[in-house]
Amino acid sequence: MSDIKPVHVLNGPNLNLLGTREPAVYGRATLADIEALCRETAGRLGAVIVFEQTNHEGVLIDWIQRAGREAGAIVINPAAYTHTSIALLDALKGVDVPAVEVHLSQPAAREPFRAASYAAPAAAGSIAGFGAMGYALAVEAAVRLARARMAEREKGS
Ligand code: CA2
Repeated sequence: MSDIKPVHVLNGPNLNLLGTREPAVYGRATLADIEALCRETAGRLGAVIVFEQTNHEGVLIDWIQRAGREAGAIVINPAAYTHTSIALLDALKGVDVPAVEVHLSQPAAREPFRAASYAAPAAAGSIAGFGAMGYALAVEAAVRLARARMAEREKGS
């Protein structure tokens, strides 16, 4: 049995600031800590990750399209673009790769403008409110989805 393609873990604007401000909302883990947690989680499951962060909407869209060609599954925290970006929704709908939406905080319990997500309609599922641990849960879900997708394809061929 062949193994799955890498899980692409994509992070949106300002998440590079994690660990420096707003610890009550986002926790004390830095993005480097979260990357290490994702690598460790994937490694335990026999998978590998590509981990990226950008402050630019178009770059995030490019990376989603690249994941469509190169990834077995996507984990995405689009940060504020979650609530604003139709381009994000279109990009996720445009790739034939399962996506798991992740948020450190629970946006639905915060300001009303955070209640809506443009990622959710195109995601296999969403994990929110568990801090850094949510990324470990999301990577595990993504690996399982990628393996299930591969098993389906192998059965069909
Ligand atoms: O809870 C999440 O993961 C969010 O995606 C984080 C976004 C926010 O806009 C979403 O509603 C929910 C914000 C990320 C900004 O992170 C910062 C971290 C430290 C200091 C300043 C910003």
